[in-house]
Amino acid sequence: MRKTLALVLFGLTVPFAVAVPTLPAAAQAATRTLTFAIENMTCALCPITVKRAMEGVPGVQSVAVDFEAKTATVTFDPATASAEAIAAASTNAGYPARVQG
Ligand SMILES: [Cu+2]
Repeated sequence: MRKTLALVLFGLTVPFAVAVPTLPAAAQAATRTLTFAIENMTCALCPITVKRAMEGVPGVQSVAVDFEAKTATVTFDPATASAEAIAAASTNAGYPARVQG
């Protein structure tokens, strides 16, 4: 009887052990996406500079710059990066950025 119970418990435990690797999915859900208004983008190369500057901030996962709209949409880990640090990186590269209201 005890052996059966142990087997049942083992059988119940395995799915939980297998489920553990899904934890990074929860971490991904903790990302934050913000759109920044970018100044001084005057030619088609400017967005590349803005993108590289923002991607250089630790914790930034993706940057999509819209040259026409003069915006950059940034996805980042809020535990590592901050809106201030991302805006500062662009500003320091010559393209003042602020979170779009
Ligand atoms: Cu340019």
